[in-house]
Amino acid sequence: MRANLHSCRLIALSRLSGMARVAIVVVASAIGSCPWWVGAQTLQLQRVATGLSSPVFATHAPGDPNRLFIVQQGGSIRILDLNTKTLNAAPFLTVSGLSTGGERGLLGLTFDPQYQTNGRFYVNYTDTTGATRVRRFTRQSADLADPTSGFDILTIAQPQSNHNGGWMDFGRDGFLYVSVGDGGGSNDSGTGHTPGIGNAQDKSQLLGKILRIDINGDDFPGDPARNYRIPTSNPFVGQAGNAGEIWAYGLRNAWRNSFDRATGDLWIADVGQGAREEINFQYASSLGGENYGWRLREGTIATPSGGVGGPKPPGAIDPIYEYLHNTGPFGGFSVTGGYVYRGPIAALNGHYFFSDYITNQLWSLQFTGGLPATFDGTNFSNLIDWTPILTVDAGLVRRISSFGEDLAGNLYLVNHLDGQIFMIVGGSIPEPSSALILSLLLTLLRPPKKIKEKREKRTGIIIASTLLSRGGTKSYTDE
Ligand SMILES: [Ca+2]
Ligand SMILES: [Ca+2]
Repeated sequence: MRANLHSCRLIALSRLSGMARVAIVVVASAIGSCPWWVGAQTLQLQRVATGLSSPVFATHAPGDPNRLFIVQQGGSIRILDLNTKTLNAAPFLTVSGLSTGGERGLLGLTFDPQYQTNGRFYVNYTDTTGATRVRRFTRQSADLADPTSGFDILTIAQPQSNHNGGWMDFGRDGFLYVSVGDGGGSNDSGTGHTPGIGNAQDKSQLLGKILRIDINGDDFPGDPARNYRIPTSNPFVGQAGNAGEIWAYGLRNAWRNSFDRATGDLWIADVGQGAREEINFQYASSLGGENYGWRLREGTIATPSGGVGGPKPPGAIDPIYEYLHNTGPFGGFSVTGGYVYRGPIAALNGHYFFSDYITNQLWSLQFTGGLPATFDGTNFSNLIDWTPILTVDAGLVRRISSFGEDLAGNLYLVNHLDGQIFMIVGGSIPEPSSALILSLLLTLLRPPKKIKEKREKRTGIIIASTLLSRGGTKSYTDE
């Protein structure tokens, strides 16, 4: 019955002009006879944690259904008890020797695939020199790590304070994937950026890349700062002048990425410069070596700023989805990559959720397949703007710095500004046509977004830095 009513109204609406459609929805909603757009077709969020300090990530440990580990930018890892929805008073670990603020701080966390037996986990942070550091720690108990167990894996100098990447996770191959930003500044140029081509296109060094390393061993016994092996199957191993650690390159600041737990595919969300945000897709069967284009390419176009843009390099891979810098329902200024939903809500299965940190939009889409060489920014379907149709029991879904998964596949949203975590607890996917109409209607009904957010991006304050700099210094130069 509801479905029939729904269809009827969609057809009726489609025959009317824009303002007439809005009027019908407003009137129908007011009299309560037409609840289709707030009924089954929505996304229900529940606030499950408050009182955190600048959270930037959340994840779970292998085999542990009871805990969500939340990364605070200032250096602490907090534990949320998923049964009681309470935060442990004592942090799991507080990393020392880091610099924080702006885009620096404790940025990434992942657990060893053998965590249940070896108790090891890995953090990614900016140290007091501003360098990216990957460091291993070991569990003392389920709720407490041993702060004296720190062991350096990898250190990478960073020329500017922004674009530190920070995401890490283990692939199905057992290797550790590490996202490293291009070094910072703007347009991958200037001090500390390879003249002529920038860092991301320079395969001799590690900035602007996704690395793949083997943490079970040490290929550099004489170097206490490098304690890992380089998988012999990495794409550039043994090539003169190329760094063996590189798995993929041509990335600006792939801040939040994820492996699809059902397929092993890798989703890479690369934060853009001044024009476009992008979602890249890598099949689990990839042999590595992908060039995602930066700094020559921003999304599917030549980078329009800084005089660094150029033709698509041979073999480079375009994103499967991109969006423009604006405040419309499908626009934004700083992408926060998420996950393909694989949790208990069957209707959401297979939909990739992501957000924009600046405009606070929440979206999902599905990948439509095809060979990477054919990707052109349109390789998606069922793009949904959840922003106007989500419901939340408390708090504001904004400034999403990251998503996170628990062991069961439930999806969480990390609110950086307010220090809160939201869990997706219900929802269904609207029919594509109704999703689009809903978005258009509700966008018209919403007050326009404040232009202030746009200016923030222009001053270059992106992702994690935006919150910390709001109302404060605007001295960033990443424009
Ligand atoms: Ca070593
Ligand atoms: Ca790209």
